[in-house]
Amino acid sequence: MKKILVTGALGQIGSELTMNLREKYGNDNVIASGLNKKESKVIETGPFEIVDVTNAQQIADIVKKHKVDWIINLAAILSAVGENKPTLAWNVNMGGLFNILEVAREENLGVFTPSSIAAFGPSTPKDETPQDTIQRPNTMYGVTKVSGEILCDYYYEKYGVDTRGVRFPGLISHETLPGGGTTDYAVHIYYEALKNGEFTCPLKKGTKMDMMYMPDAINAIVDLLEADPSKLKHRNAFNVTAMSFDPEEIYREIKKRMPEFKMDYNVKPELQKIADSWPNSLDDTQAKKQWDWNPRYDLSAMTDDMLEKLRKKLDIK
Ligand code: NAD
Ligand code: AKB
Repeated sequence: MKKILVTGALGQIGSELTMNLREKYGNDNVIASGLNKKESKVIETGPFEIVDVTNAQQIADIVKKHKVDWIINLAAILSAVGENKPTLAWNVNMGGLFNILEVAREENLGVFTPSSIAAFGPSTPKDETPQDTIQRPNTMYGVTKVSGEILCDYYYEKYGVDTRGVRFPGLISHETLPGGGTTDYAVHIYYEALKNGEFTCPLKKGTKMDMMYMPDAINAIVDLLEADPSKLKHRNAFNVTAMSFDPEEIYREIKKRMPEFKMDYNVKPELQKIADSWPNSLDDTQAKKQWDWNPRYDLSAMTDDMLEKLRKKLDIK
């Protein structure tokens, strides 16, 4: 039985992953943590601790207190916020990861840390981006993501720490709003369609990026945690994807179900620059081969589910 500490557990992924892991491993075996407490199912249903990942002692104390054997590190500053606050992004994303890996080395823990499509840059092949290719990102978030992948490989090779991770695309979900990324528009569009019947898109027509619905992202984490380590050649940075679309394609998908829905554009140059530096679509063959990665939701199935769930949440008929 695993005893798992989740950092950044009140964020977009953590708020759903923690609940899923508690169902699987038992409430008391999944210790959620975050910078501060706020109203959340995560806090109501099991242990919660204040952990700032830039504080190594705090991580070590909580690991010992709960006899943790895995850390899922979700504490991070995402791409758009990171471009405005690069020092904070470096300190949290790299300083925090380094602290976690050091505790893992000393206490013999496994560590799961998500990377991102942001680990690629403008010189990476854009279509069907291979698993192993050029990675020269030009955002601070991307720099921390590619450095984090390499640091996790290093801790595995040098110290035998069981490090694992995937390169997530933009994640779309209805439980918790995204934390300040470039792909956030693909969540906000659903809320705005239902609340106001119109959406102003901050990215240009034709800006294709990989995306994934949250249930598939949760399955990716759980499946890779459970995967047979002897079959993992890449360990820390598996390309995973479920769909690739541009703003017009998601708009048309919503419009099929809500014919009155309207979208216009007010392109934010700083966001567009980030989006333009990322792949159009990833090749996730290695994840499929090495641990049977198999997403269930395409754009159409996700749109049906998002609209249904958000209608209930927002109490809109
Ligand atoms: P999020 O912004 O929703 O949540 C991150 C959480 O970390 C927040 O609750 C924030 O309060 C917390 N945090 C910030 N600084 C901290 C610190 N010093 N100590 C402890 N906690 C701190 O992010 P998310 O979307 O849940 O992302 C989780 C991970 O997945 C990140 O590594 C991110 O890069 C990666 N990822 C996310 C996406 C996505 O679309 N959501 C895509 C690719 C990769
Ligand atoms: C972001 O846009 O910053 C994230 C990501 C793809 O890493 N959603």
